[in-house]
Amino acid sequence: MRNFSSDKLYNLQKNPNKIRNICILAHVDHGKTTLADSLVATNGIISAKMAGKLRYMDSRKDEQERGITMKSSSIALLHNLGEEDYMINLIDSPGHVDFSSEVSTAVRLCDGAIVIVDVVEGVCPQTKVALRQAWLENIRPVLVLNKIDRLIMEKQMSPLDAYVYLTQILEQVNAVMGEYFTMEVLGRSDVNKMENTEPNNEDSLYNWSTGLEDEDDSNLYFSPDHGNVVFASAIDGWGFGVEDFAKLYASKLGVSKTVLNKTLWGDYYLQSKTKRVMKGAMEKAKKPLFVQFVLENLWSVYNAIVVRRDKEKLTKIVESLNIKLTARDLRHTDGKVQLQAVCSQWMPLARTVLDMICKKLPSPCEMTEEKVEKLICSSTERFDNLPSETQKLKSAFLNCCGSEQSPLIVFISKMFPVERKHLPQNRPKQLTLEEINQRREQAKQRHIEKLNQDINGHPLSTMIPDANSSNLVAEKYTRENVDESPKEEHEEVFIAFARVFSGILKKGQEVYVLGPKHNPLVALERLRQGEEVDTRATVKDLKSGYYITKIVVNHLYMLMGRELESLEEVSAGNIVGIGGLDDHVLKTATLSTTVACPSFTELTLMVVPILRVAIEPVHPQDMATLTKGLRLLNQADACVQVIIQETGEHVLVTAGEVHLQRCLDDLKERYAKVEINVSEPIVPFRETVIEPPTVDMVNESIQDQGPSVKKTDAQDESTRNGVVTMWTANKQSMIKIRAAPLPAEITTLLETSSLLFKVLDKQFKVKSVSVQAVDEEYKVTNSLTELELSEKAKSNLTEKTLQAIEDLKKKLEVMFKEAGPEWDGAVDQMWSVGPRRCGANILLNRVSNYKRPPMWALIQTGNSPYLEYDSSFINGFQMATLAGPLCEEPMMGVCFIIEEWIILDKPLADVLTETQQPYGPFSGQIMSVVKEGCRRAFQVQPQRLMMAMYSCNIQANAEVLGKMYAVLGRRHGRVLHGDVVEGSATFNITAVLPVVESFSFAPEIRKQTSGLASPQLVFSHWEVLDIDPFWTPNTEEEYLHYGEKADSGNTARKYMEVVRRRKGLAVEEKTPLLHSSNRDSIILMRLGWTLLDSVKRLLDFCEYQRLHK
Ligand SMILES: Nc1nc2c(ncn2[C@@H]2O[C@H](COP(=O)(O)OP(=O)(O)OP(=O)(O)O)[C@@H](O)[C@H]2O)c(=O)[nH]1
Ligand SMILES: [Mg+2]
Repeated sequence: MRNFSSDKLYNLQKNPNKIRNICILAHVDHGKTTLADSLVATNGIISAKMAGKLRYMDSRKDEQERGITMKSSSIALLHNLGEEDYMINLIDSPGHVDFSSEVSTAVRLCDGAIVIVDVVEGVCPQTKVALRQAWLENIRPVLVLNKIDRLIMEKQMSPLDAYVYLTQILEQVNAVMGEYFTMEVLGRSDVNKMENTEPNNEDSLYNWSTGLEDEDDSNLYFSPDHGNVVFASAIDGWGFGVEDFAKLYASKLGVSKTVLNKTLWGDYYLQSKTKRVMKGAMEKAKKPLFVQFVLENLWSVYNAIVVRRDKEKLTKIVESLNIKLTARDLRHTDGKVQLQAVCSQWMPLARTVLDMICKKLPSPCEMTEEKVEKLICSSTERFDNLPSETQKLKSAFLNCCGSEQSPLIVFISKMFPVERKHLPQNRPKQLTLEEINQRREQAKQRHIEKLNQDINGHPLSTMIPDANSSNLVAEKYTRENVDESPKEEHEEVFIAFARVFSGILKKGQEVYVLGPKHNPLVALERLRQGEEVDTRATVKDLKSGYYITKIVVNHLYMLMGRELESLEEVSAGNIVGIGGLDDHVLKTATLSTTVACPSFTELTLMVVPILRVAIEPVHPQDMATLTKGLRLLNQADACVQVIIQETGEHVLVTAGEVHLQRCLDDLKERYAKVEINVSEPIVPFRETVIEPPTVDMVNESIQDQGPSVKKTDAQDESTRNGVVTMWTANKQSMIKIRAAPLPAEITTLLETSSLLFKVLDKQFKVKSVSVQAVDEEYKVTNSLTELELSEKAKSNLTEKTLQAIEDLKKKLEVMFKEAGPEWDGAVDQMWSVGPRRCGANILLNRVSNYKRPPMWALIQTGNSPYLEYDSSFINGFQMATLAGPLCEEPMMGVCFIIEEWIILDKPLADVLTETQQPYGPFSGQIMSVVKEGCRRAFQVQPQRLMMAMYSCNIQANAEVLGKMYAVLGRRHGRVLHGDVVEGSATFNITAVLPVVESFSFAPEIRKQTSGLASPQLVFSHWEVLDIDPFWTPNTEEEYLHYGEKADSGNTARKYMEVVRRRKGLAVEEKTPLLHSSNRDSIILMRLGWTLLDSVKRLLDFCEYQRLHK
């Protein structure tokens, strides 16, 4: 039970200056939940003895069983600092990489963060991700260096070694912060340069300054003397900052507290004669102050209590520290218990950390303009292009005013499930003394009546003994507002995890629910035209292009870890739970009293969901329940994706194996409650082409086989030198296409620039609208030039984005130039990228008679007849790159070069109108011929599969390295580098591993290394699998090496066939014509496949027609 009245928190909620919204971030297992326990214990919610053991914030059964946090959850705590009370909304977040989306949802609602680092493991990949997220969301971090007890007990370091080691860890953390800072400043200075550079400005030519020198970075770094670092052992319940020791020693040493504060950490020592603090401890082989006055004391306490079990020393320590141990603690046989009792009183972890939070982390009122702009305006667009009503809301954010006059702005970062029976309104409510007395009277009355009835002849056994006192105790609890039937009590309802940024949210208030795609410009315009938002509509009822619904707020809750507490109202600056939004919010949304409020920018997700499984109910009649369950799962998880494929198959996309397991458990036990069949994991592949290989599978050089293309020529007249000639069905248009592999670095650049291509594409849409508008304007004023139009489109983008597009173009120019003369002018010939207009494949225009502006130009106008079919052409390319011919997976790193495109005069159009043509509209023909042409051009090149690769970081002790390498090798993994962690026997290994070979990798590694190594798998990149999927042994050496069937050698083929089988595509079960040693057999095989695919598609189409008649 909480050790204070809730009213204190309700009062604090109205004063944003006294609120701190913070989250705990760290790599997995660095001690977030253990620290949270200590903080929660200060409010009496759990007992101090259980802090660290209970892991209160891990409320799920599987979280407790597996010992990892899987969701972020918030708890409101009260802390007293000096005279002032503070309310701290503390969010514990998961550290496992699979749940990093939960971190994003937490970080978005906070102003500050506690970053924890396990000092033995040091800075790990998720520590960097956590710091990056904090950086990107402009939230201020403080640092807790945790598990210092491990340096004493496990690593057995001396205090001096530990000090040196701790300085290194601190440097590592600061290096990460420094890196982000430098990147941002350099990015900014690039833009400034672009803005300021005028032609012939000599100064700017010689200005090499990066701007780094002028930027103030003093508040950026963690430093114990700044008070933003705590040294701790969460498990033993202690933690201190240098300030605590400075206070303690100032009078003892006769040195001022301020001086000690600055010098207790660092290369300072105490000159014993003069009692003065001097610099240069290391150089003069003196003990630094931190070692002499802090660490040595700590070490001796551990030594006496845990190692030597010295009772006398314990009594002395207790006396000198002026603390009290209970008799039970003193008697305890486990030294750790006594140590925890001593240390948690000597240097209480919770007080130190909570003090630091209140002093060093910002209140909601300290929001910066930069953060507001980041929250409501995408990084690629300009804030000043938002409607003026929207721009005005900036001040509402900055003022964080909780008055009725301020516009209400609430952001919902996720929806989390709660069983209906756990809602406060459905929970048994404790009765007041008056109510208990009243009930006692009623019960007595009933009892007397019953007795009277019994006297009148009723048997005594039927008497209900409800008047005795024990039953009265049971009656102390009653249900308030029990509006649900018992069956529904187990039903899940969703609570929105939200923060009020401005205004006041009250029960009974009517507010707009703005979806993530809501655009204030459009909404304001609709409102002006008199359109109203339908108050009865839910998200499902909205027409396409509409994203606003309206609700009356009915349930508000204070989030208390495992519990919820009803609230009447909540004002700006608070984190809150909102009920009743199940049908209005999918994953995220904004609530506001005005439609001018923009939707917040998308959460920055740090993982790519890559692991897919198909699921179906065991009993087909459960399909509807499963679909409903999937909908709920999708709503409850920021990272999960549920896809219903054309085949009707339900596919679940998750971040990794642990995440997948949690989703399946949730589906089975909470959301659908039906038995389900789960397919083998579906792993994505990419398809690509490569330069003709020079060596065969046994590393013999290929000479006599000749280039594959030549032989194909003989087979197919329409293919020459890799150039495929295609005609539309009505023979009116001819296209010549060639496929070529893109240089690897260009593919990578395209992949990493997908956001910019999306921006370009979006502008393209704006532009085509503008073109129409301008056409009309031309008629009237004839004033806007193409240049002005292009400027208009440009003005939507920030300088930074325009600069980034320009940089991308320049980089591509350089890369193409380096790649060789065949790529001359490629950047200006770029027609499109695909798939989805942002992928890593290029369409090049080398058509002599169709000069179209490159895709970079923001305006495409002209009078070529080809322009009409331009978008059909691009669509054909998009379709081809979305599903390649190997196994219908997307292409990657392929360039399609259009060598020729001819449209003859319309011979048939004279007679027939477009729709009457037997081959369908001409634009459709162009699209399908481009698609088919790209596929064929792809097939005449040497084709390869690309595999998704995980990168994994493993920390392992030297003795288990061998076993770990063996597991990696068996799974086709590669070690990139392995460094020994300084001052320990631990190795930090970075390896890459194909996703397809990664299943059960983590448990296997743990088993093989007896739990000493535990890997974190994160998607890293795509890699070409350099085996021809159609390869069969060709030369004598290959026969010798692989045997006739060569099944074992061709992993590419194995992967490809798995995918084809899964997609219901034709698979050649036996290798045809094993003994024919030329490529004709392969070509025949491919043709056979194509034919079978076509037949299958035709059958599918017929079935579709039949079903939809
Ligand atoms: N020796 C030692 N162990 C600790 C300390 N703090 C936490 N642990 C242990 O580290 C393990 C992980 O602790 P958690 O608090 O669950 O870690 P976490 O960061 O919440 O982990 P995730 O939520 O899964 O990312 C537990 O076994 C704790 O007992 C510490 O200060 N010293
Ligand atoms: Mg945890």
